[in-house]
Amino acid sequence: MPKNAVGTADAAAGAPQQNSRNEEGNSTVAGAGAGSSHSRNNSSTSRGGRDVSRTGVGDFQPGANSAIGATPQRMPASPPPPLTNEETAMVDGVINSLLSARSCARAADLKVDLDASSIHKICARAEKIFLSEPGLLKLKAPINIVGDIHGQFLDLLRYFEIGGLPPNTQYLFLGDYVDRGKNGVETTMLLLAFKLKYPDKIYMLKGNHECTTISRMYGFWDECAVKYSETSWREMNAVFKTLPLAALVNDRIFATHGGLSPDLISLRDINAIERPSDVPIDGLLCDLLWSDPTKDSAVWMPSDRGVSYCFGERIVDDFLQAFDVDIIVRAHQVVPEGFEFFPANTRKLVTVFSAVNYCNQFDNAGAMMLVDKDLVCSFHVLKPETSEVPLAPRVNSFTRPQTPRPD
Ligand SMILES: [Mn+2]
Repeated sequence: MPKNAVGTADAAAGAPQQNSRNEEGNSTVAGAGAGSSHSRNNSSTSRGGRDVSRTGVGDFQPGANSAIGATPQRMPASPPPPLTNEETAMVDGVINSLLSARSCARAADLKVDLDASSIHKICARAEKIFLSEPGLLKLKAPINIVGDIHGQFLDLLRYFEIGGLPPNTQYLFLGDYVDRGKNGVETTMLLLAFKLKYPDKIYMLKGNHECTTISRMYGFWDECAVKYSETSWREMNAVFKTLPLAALVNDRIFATHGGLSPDLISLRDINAIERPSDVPIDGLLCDLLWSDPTKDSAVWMPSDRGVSYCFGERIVDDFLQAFDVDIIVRAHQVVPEGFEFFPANTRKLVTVFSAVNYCNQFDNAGAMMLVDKDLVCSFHVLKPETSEVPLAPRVNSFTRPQTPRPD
């Protein structure tokens, strides 16, 4: 498959309001505005529409984040020692057997036998690696950003086929690896195995489904109990409690699973969140994982999900200005094209959702966001399948899938 056509500054300047999609399913869009000095130094342009035609590295100054305050910081632990030869062989074996599932045409045919001992060892080490990372990752482009996979392991393999495997390509995953789909174990274990081998080439954030209360109810527990054991479910959930919560790419792109929080006063607040941690029912950690953008308010309003908030355009504008970033990248909501800007025709926030034909109930495409070294962003889109066995009646109106929060 041809590699994606990366967006250029010219293409972006010519059509700043439109995404152009070529036949390979790629869309190009203006970069995150690496050279957007206006957002850093001139507040007068940040409210009335962002100048997305300006891309490039011109006056980019990494680390120019004025919002860093004096919040007490949780100190990351030391990373574990290098893998032994025996551990490397075990991890390689897990990666190879999981990648060999690429030959499966359908998820129903997918069967990968991972032994309980490998799951145990990989989880134990992954916890140490994630606890050695800050809650707010500081990453450098180029990087590919992937949204919700929800156990649709064959979709994950397609993104790796398109984007290349670690360590050749760097990845950031935005969470929701499990529940809903059939292969949350395979999805989780492949990502963790890559994390053990290439900790600086693959990064994983926590989603709201990386939580025992949720994954007990929405499919992951059942999957583990049938294919493996409750012990494996517990071990993977122990890892989920250690996952970082947000990322900054080149200090210009803010990424998290759900969205913003009224409790996010300083970006250092994210580093102050204790890990390992459950997901609380409110507060900063809850909101990062659960909140959504909304057209129905300019500011904050309660969420239909029954947990956290929805936030409007003014909140997005205030965040981008206060924290001196160009765009928010988040996942958490199925969107028809696999990616969707908020508000439409702006470049302030983008939802990236990567599970194609989500739950076999949606006709949605899935997308992976590609950020090149100059922060020019594009999307590789996996179109929905249409030729397979007829599926259950689809939901064509893209009402938001609800994951009610159990109390
Ligand atoms: Mn979610």
